[in-house]
Amino acid sequence: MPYFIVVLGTAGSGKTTLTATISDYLSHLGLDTAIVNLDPAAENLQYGPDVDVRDYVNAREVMEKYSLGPNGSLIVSADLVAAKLSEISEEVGSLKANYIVIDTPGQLELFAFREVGPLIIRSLIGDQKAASLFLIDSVLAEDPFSLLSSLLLASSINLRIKLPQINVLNKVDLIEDSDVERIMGYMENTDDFIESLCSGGGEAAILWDRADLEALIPRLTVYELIPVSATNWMGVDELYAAIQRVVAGGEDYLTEEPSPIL
Ligand SMILES: Nc1nc2c(ncn2[C@@H]2O[C@H](COP(=O)(O)OP(=O)(O)OP(=O)(O)O)[C@@H](O)[C@H]2O)c(=O)[nH]1
Ligand SMILES: [Mg+2]
Repeated sequence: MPYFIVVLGTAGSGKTTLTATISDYLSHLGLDTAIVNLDPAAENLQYGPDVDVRDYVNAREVMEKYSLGPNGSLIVSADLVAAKLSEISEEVGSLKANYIVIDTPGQLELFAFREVGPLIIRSLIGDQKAASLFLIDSVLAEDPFSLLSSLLLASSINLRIKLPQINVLNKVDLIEDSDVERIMGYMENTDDFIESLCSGGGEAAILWDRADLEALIPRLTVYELIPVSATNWMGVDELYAAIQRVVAGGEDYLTEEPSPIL
């Protein structure tokens, strides 16, 4: 049975790029990998999808046909995808692969926070093993308040998608190494994180005090955060190790007894 990797994140956080990178990485390891594109509005993909939701529903056509704006079209498209779910699930079920990577739509809030998004994911995965990756754009996590806000969103996505989740600090090539170290330091030493939030200024308008942060932040930092660059492959080894820990307790097709690929 394949393992699933579901790639989620805010618009432009690098989902499509990371989907291609993970797939190339796994293929280089000799693993059979398939990709599912769930974004009906995708224009250019850096990979050739094995299953493409655009074969069933095209958001641009939906926009024209029903005279909708871009977001209205995405909402209707997601519902149309749900209506085709048994055919799409059948196509995904027939894929012969060790790993199946699922790229999700750009507008996270129209996918994850509506009923159909989690429903689609659940139908495709069934009771097979899966990890979800929630991408945080490094540039949007540089200051402690932005990092906290991104971690809150990450937890919120976990509540919606309900899969074992790894948070990915993507695009680390765009920020200084010292900033990556500082962010990772906050994850390991939550006292430093809380201190920088309390001393950073601007907190007057926030209704949380230090005690609230002391209760909240240890909850948000239990998720792993892996620094990665989807464009230059930094951190992809560590990300793969984290995925292996989630889906196969640290072992997978590479470390298990050799078994023919289906
Ligand atoms: N420097 C850098 N750029 C990246 C990285 N990952 C993605 N990008 C760039 O970020 C932009 C958006 O990347 P996509 O992969 O399309 O992001 P997405 O989340 O799939 O975007 P939507 O599906 O439109 O929401 C592109 O210009 C990518 O080249 C990265 O690790 N480093
Ligand atoms: Mg995309």
